[in-house]
Formats: sequence, C-alpha cells, structure tokens
Amino acid sequence: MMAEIQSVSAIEILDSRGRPTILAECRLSDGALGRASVPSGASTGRAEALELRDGDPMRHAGLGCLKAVGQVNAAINTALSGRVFSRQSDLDQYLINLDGSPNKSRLGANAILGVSLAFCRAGAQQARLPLYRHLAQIAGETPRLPRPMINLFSGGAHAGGQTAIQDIQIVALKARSMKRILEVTTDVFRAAAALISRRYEMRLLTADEGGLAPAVESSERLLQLALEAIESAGYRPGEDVALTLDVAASQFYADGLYHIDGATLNRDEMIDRLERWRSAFPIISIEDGLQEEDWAGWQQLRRRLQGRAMILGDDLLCTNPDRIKRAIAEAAADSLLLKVNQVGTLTEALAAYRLAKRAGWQIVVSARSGETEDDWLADLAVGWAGDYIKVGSITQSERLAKYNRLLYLEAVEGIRL
Ligand code: 2PG
Ligand code: MG
Repeated sequence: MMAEIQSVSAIEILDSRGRPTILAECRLSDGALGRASVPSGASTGRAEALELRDGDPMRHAGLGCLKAVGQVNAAINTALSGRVFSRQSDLDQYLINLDGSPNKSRLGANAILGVSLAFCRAGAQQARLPLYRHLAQIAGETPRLPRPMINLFSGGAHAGGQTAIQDIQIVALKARSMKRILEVTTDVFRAAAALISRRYEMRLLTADEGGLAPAVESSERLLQLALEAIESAGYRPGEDVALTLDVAASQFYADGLYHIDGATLNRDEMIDRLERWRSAFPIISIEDGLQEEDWAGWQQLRRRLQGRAMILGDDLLCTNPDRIKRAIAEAAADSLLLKVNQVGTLTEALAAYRLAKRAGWQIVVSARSGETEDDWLADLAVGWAGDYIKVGSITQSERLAKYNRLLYLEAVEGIRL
C-alpha cells in the first residue's frame, strides 16, 4: 500500500443519544475516499483516552465536538496533506506523535480515531477490498463471524440506574449461523417483552442500547426474568441460550463498597454474589464484576470462577496495552473487551488484541452505548476474527447497522462463524 493523503476533514454529527460526535473523511491523492464516524461511551473507564468535548454550556450542554472537528480540519489536515503512508500503523504512529500527550488530550481521541478509521476505509477502497478483508490483512487474520452477545435487559448508566447492573445479554450457543442467532435472539426478546408487560403491566421502555429496561426490584429479578424468557421462547437455558453480564461495577462502587439493589457489599461479598449468580443462572461471562482499580479483587474473582465464566475486562483494561499486560501478569482477567475508541487508534487496538490473544484470552469486540449508523465495527470484528461481538440490542438502527452488516457478510460474502 502506498497512500498519499490529499486531505482529511471532519464534521460534527449526532450519535444515538442525540449527543455530538465526529464524522471524519480521508481523501487519497488517487481519489480513494474513506469516511467513518466515532462512537462514545457513558460508563467510561478512567484509563480511557480523552474524548475532546467543547465544554461550552451554550451548545449541546457542553458536549459539542467542534474543537475536535477543528483539530482534524486544521492541525491534522495540515500535517497529513501530501504525506505518504505505506501502512495503517505508520499513519497511526504519526498521529500519536503529532498529539504528543499520553492520553490523546491535545488533539482528542475522537479526532484521532476518526482519521485513523477514515484512512483505513480509504485504504480498503484503494486496494478494492471490502473493509473486513483490508482489516484482516492488517491484522494477519482469517475472517470469521463473531458470536454476538445481545442485550436483553439494561440497567445502570444506560437505563437511568433502575437496577444496578448494566447489561444482561443472551448468547445463542448452538446456532450455527448469524441468521439463526438473530432468529433465536428475537424470539427471546419477544418473550421477555411479553413477560414484563403481562407480569408488571409495564410499557416496553428501552434503554440506550435498545434493551428492555423494566423498573423491577433488583438485578437478580432481571436474571430470573431472562431465564423465564429463554424457557418461554422454547429454548433450553445454558444449552441453547446462555447469559452474559456487564456488571459495570465501578458505576455503583463508592467509599469502598458496592451499593447494589439496596444492599451494601464489600469486595468479598460482591465476589460471593457473583459466584451465587453464576451457580443459579446460565452465565458464561462476567464483565467488570468488580471496580476498575481493584486488581487484587479481580485476581480472586478469576480464581473463583476460572473455567466457569469468562472474566471479561472492560473498564479494568480500557483496551490499553499496558493495563492488559498487567492483567495477564497478575492473572486478573481472562478475556478482553475491545473498544477501539478507548485507546484511540486502530493500531493500538490491534496491539491490545494481539496481547490478549497471545495470552490465550477470548476477545469480545464491543460497540459503545452512544453509537452511529456506521457499521465499521462489524467489519473489524470479522476481519480480526474476534470470538464475540457486543453491540447492544436488536431494536435500534445504530445497533442493527452492525447486525445487518454481519448478516450481509454471511449471506453474500460467505463468511462463517
Ligand atoms: C460497556 C459499554 C457498552 P459504554 O460498558 O461495555 O455496553 O458501555 O459505551 O457506556 O461504556
Ligand atoms: Mg462494559
């Protein structure tokens, strides 16, 4: 690849929560054009790269992205125009150096990621490859479909905090195709919706990622409802359909304790509770079961649940290679939630991915709670051969853009699970 950049540019657009984000474009001198938009989290980890926001209370309650847009249109465009890059990693390293800060706070991780992704798309167009094939070449992987963990119930920061834990997701374990996985998922989703409207006479309100968000009394009640929904849809819990959790424990941790559904638990009690849930429900993965700085607690949790549930690090790891190295060395997790915008460039995300893979970890490629209709994440999960993908529920188009792309790659490009 020899890509001479003619120009890069960005505009401010809105994400699925109606908050500003960035759409970036990269034009190469041979005419190839790449365009990509950047997602944004709500339950963010403290070690994430900095998302540059305007802080101007007169626009979008301070969440505007005009500063980041300005960085792309001015400093980044001036630095990149006329420059030739032969690899994605060269462009990304150039951006990292241009920013010069440890957490991308000067140019903004949103500005940098927009350019990194737009350049990748332009590179795919130049090579006349679908994006997933271009990404597979960059990573040296063989494309395959990831198995989705699909949001059924939401709580926490994505649903107004009506229950403590953030996501209860379903995984169609036996399904052999993406088409079948989505059939099974929609069956369970419909059954869950019917169950809560019948039992609680609740309107079917959905949360940020499109999951059902009934105001039931506890997280455990949601787990029971999920189990009932699987059964009433005609599937065997734990055999046909399993559950995965994003506890997002940092969100309800304060003053050294976990404030969960009316109880106050210390670390050991929180681990006991997770183990009890693991025994009572068909849970195959627990994300952020403890708060993001409790490395010793994570070790304990992993020891207790090893082989029974994936110990999946999101806020703990923030897709940050240094934190992943530490977690491998200390046996604090055994799976990586990969969110490219937590670290800010494709190349750093790939480094995170490779570290985790080399350690024998499972990889879950993840969207953010604030998403756009862009579908690059599906191509990334396929091109990098992620084990799982987590995109949210099946009711909103910023989520379906990714599922529908996976369906397309299966049906038209012949990619398999
Ligand atoms: C998470 C993500 C996606 P957010 O915690 O895993 O569900 O949420 O984007 O708000 O960090
Ligand atoms: Mg999470």
